[in-house]
Amino acid sequence: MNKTYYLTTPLYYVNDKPHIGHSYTNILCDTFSRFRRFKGEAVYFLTGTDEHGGKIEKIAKEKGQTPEAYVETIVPRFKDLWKQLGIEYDDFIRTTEERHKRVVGKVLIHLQAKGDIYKGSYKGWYCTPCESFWTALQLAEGKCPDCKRAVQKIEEDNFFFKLSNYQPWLVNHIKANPDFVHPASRKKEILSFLENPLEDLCISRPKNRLGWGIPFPGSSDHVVYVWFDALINYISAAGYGADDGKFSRLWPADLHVVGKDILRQHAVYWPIMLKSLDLAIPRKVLAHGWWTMEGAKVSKSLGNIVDPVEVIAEYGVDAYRYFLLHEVTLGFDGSYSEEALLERFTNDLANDLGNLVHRVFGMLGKYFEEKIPSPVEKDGIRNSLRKESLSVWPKVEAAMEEFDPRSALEAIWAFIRNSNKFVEDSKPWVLAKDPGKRGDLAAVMYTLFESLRLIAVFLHPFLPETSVKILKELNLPEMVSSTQASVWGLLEPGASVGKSEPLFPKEEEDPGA
Ligand code: ME8
Repeated sequence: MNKTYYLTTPLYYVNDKPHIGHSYTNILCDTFSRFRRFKGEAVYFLTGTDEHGGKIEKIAKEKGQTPEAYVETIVPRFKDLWKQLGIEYDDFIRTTEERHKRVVGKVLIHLQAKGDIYKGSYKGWYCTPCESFWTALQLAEGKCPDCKRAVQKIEEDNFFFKLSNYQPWLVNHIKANPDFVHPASRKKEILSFLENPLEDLCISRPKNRLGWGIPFPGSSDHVVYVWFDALINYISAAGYGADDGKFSRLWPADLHVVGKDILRQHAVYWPIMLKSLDLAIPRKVLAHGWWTMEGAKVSKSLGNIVDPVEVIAEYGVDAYRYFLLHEVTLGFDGSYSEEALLERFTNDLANDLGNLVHRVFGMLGKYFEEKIPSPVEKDGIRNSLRKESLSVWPKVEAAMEEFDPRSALEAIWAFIRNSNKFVEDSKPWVLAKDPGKRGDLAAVMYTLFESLRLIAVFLHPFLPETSVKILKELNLPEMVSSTQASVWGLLEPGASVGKSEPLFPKEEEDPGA
């Protein structure tokens, strides 16, 4: 049976509506997923929501609601945003679903039977926003070392998972599989974290302190720690223990995309949980950087959020996708500002791409009555652009192999800019004045239209809405595959094209300004 490429986003906490950070991870995964489908691969793309734990219990209480009722108000916000952003996932898992809770119980029973879980007493410090325990030594000036917020002192009986049993195995696994953690700088970080002995992971919470969680098998006093619960989603959604055929098609996951804030959970706890479960380890964990605003991480708890819905309303979905995919090299932090987005919108989208399409369509209307002319074979006129067009897709593929959508877009934009240059250099408006140059004009216009077709195809995984708009204007089917990205000459001479509307309309200038 063929393996399906299985990729996942984190499951987002539903303590608040989604922001730019969440949308970035989902846009990345959507682009990776579209890219592979485009090449004809079977893909399964999972996203979802993480609904248990202290954070959600706390906010629900503040709102005067039960956690069950509160989460129902937030989950649709995530689903609506994914719809608006064109995120084509195959499954959306919620950790409150039965299919997930059943698997969490099953996993714990398996690990208990293996002797990897024991009961112990915990004395130390606790950070509720991070749901993490800290020893006094780990605190940073008395605060949580991760989020720098206040911690509480606690002492309680809990269940622990013997991470330490598997530490040597994990170090070997990471060293033997250099592609497991991406980028390499993050792999180094994990290996250096693993140079110190791993403390066993506290995987329960006493119900009298925190009641909103999955019941801990065998204890009526505890619920499962939210991180232990949430990580298991990747196998519960894949059909573990419920649908063996699906599970064997999907598992191991090919790619977990996460922010750098939760790499340790995915590259240390999760592989150890799977090892203890006798399951295969995911092929890759890819950690991206943070979106910041004026130097601080954009975060729900800090409240400095950028609302994707507002940005999309102002600039459109594809401008937002383009900005996020292009602004940073994956793995690095990116600074969000509306000015930066506006600059990309104006220069790259409206000027480079929008104007090219509009102008080329306009000329066809004027010179060839909106019909694709026959490409008269004339070397020299069209060879430069034609030759370049065939080198674009290999560059895009090479960049995407490296999980580098920014470089992929750069390669496409280099071609868009050269197409603009081709218009300037070949001067169709001069050729149009000379009846003797009709053949040259036809060659130029055919070349430009083939370039537009290719641009629409190249953009398909990145800016799906724009890709479809251009294809429709060309009267071509919306469904495209990557085979069409590496051939020249698919446009039929004589075919009519439609009208072109501005792709990235600039706001009307305010006459009073
Ligand atoms: O951590 N920049 O959920 P979460 C970039 N429920 N990405 C960001 C970001 C930012 N400023 N802020 C958030 C959790 N993200 C757990 C995960 S998985 C089994 C459980 C993105 O709602 C990024 O992907 O805090 C980060 O890892 C994730 O949202 C954290 O989302």
